[in-house]
Amino acid sequence: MRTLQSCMGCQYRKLLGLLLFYIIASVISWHLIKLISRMALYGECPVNATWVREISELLERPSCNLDEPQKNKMLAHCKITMDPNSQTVRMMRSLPVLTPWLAPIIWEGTFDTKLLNSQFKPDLQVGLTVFAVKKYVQFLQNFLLSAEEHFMVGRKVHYYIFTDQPKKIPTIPLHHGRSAHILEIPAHQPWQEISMYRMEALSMMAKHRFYNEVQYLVCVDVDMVFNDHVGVEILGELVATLHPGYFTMPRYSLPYEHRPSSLAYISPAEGDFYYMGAIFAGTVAQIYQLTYACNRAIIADKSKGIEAVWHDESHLNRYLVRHKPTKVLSPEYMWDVYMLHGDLLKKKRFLAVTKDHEEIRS
Ligand code: 5GW
Ligand code: MN
Repeated sequence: MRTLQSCMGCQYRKLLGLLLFYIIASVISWHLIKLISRMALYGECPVNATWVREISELLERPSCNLDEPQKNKMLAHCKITMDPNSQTVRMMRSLPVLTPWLAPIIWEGTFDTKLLNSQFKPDLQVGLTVFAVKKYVQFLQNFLLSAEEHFMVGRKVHYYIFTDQPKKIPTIPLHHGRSAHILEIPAHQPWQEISMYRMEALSMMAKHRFYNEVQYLVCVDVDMVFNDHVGVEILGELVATLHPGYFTMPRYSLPYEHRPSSLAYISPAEGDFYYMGAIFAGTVAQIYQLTYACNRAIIADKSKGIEAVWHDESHLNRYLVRHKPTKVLSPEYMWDVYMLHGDLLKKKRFLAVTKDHEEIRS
C-alpha cells in the first residue's frame, strides 16, 4: 500500500515536471520564432537607423536643392513609410528572386560564378554598347577603365562606342582579347533625341554588324562606372534590369506611360516591374527585335506629335510587357547613391556617376 502511494506521488511529480518543461519550452520557442522572423524580415542591421542616416545624408548634400519645408515634408513622409512594423516595409523587405513567369532575378548569392563560367564557351564574345555624344565623351575614360577591371573579366569583349567625336575618345590599354570599336554618329540636338536615337542606331548595327562579331549584347548608359563583379550571370536571351528607384514600389505607382495615345501606353492592368533604360542585354537577335520595335514605336509616336513620358525607357517597358525578359537583373546592376534602401544590396556593381545635369546637357 505504502509503495503504491509513494509511486503515485512520483507519477504526479513526473507529470508536473513534464508540464513545467512544456511551458518553459514553448515560451522559449515563441520568443525564438519571433526573433528569427524579425531577422528574416529586417535583416540583422537596425534598418530604421540606417535609413534615417541615408536620408539625412542625402538631404544635407550641397546638390540637394530642396528648401526647408520640402525637406521636412520628405522626412515626415519617410517616417511613415519607414516604420519597420508597417505592411509596406514588410512587403518591401522580401526581395523577389523569381518573376511570376519564373525568370530568375539576379542578386548576390543567387548564382555560382564558377559554375556559370563553365557553361559558357571560352570563345564567347560579348558586345558592350555605349553612346558618348557631345559632352558625354568625358565619362568614357572612367567607364572603360572600370569595365576593364570588373566587366566580363577574362572574356572576349567588344566595346562599341557610338560617338560624334571619334578624335576625343581616350585610348585605354585593354586586356588580351578585348577591343574597342568607334562608330561615328551625328550629334542630335534635343537630349531625348540622343537617348531615343540609341534604339535606331542599335537596331541598325545589330542587323548589319553585331551578328558577325558577338553572341550577346549589353547596352548601357555611359555616365556609369563598374564598381564590382559583372560577369556571365547577366547573359541570357532577353535581360532587363529593375529600376533602383522603383524596385520596392507597388505596381500602381510605377511611372509607365499612362496616355493611351502613346504606343508606350501600359494600362493599369498590365506591367510587372519598372525596368531601367540604362542597362539591358540579350542575344543579338533579341536586341535587334527589341530596339527595332522600340524605334518603330518612337517614330510612330513622333508622327502623332507624342513623346512618351520617359522617352526610350517608356517604350522599353512597353516592349517588355509583351516580351517577358528571360532574366531580370536586380538593382545591384544599376545603382545610384541617391536611391533609398541601399542597405538591401550586398553589392553595388554598376553605379551612376553624379553629374551636373544642366552643365552636361548644355
Ligand atoms: C542627355 C541629356 C540631355 C542632353 C544630352 C544628353 C546626352 C545623352 C548627351 O548629350 N550625350 C549622350 O551621349 N547621351 C547618351 O544618352 C549617354 O550615353 C547617356 O548615358 C544616355 C542617356 O542620357 P542620360 O545618362 O543623361 O540620362 P539619365 O536618365 O541617366 O540622366
Ligand atoms: Mn545615365
